Amino acid sequence: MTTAGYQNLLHEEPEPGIHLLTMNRPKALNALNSATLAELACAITGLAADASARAVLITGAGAKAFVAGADIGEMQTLTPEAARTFSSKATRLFLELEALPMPVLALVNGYALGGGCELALACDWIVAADNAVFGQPEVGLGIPPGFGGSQRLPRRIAPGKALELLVTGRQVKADEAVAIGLANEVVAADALRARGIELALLIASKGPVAVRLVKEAWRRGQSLDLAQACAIESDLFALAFATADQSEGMRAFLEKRAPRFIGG
Ligand code: DAK
Repeated sequence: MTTAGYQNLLHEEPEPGIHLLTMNRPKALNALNSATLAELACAITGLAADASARAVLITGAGAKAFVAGADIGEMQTLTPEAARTFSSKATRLFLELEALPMPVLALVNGYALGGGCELALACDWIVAADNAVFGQPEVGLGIPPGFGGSQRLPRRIAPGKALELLVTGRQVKADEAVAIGLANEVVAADALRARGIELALLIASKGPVAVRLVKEAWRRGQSLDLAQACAIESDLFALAFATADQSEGMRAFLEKRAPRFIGG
């Protein structure tokens, strides 16, 4: 079911609570221009306010690319001031994407270069199609990454490996992406959407509040030392005990039946 119509973005809900966003400029390999970023911002704002949303999947239209980067044609003539505005808008958008309360998975079909790799890195984890190619080629264009790549890549994979990829612009195929911890798994390209939906349904079968609390603890804890991070986990753990889902989940276990979660 298509739930919203944009020019450069498709927003579908293939299963209740499962949202699939498809970057949709296949003729330009889904390169991110300002119009596309504005539509993505709109979709993310909507998802942030949607209590029924259980998981978000992001992919690219066509067989060749997830997103081949920021739109080079549009970027070419930016003044330094306009480049800062462009970069800070996208930076805010990617932070909002990361802050979505439900898990967000990137389904990377083909090229994820520059801003495309950065978009995938702003998702919670990456499922790669066997034709996926990741890279930060910006240095070859005479610029550093502008959408958080120099910060998120070393937080996702080993920092030295990240710097290697950032300063050489070397591209990494799906199997290497898994080996270095950039992607979680590789699947056949024609199975990517189904695998994404399968993972999203698995998430959706769990306690919705618990899933959100886990993501919040995981996300907030990453920038803290272990003691502070565990204190956040304790607070969030306690919150779960104010929900009907906690009673239901434990009662269902003891009664040897499947839980019926209500999301509260
Ligand atoms: N932007 C605009 N158009 C693109 C594009 C891109 N990033 N990537 C591909 N296209 C277009 C091509 O121009 C071509 O258009 P037509 O000629 O058909 O009109 C069409 O998509 C098909 O591409 P190719 O003909 O090149 O297809 P190939 O299979 O031969 O090659 C490729 C595929 C992905 C290897 C190649 O297209 C390629 O190298 N693309 C560029 C990849 C790249 O360098 N991406 C990184 C872009 S830089 C910042 C903010 C953000 C960023 C930086 C700074 N601040 C505000 C400071 C982010 C930067 C980037 O993402």
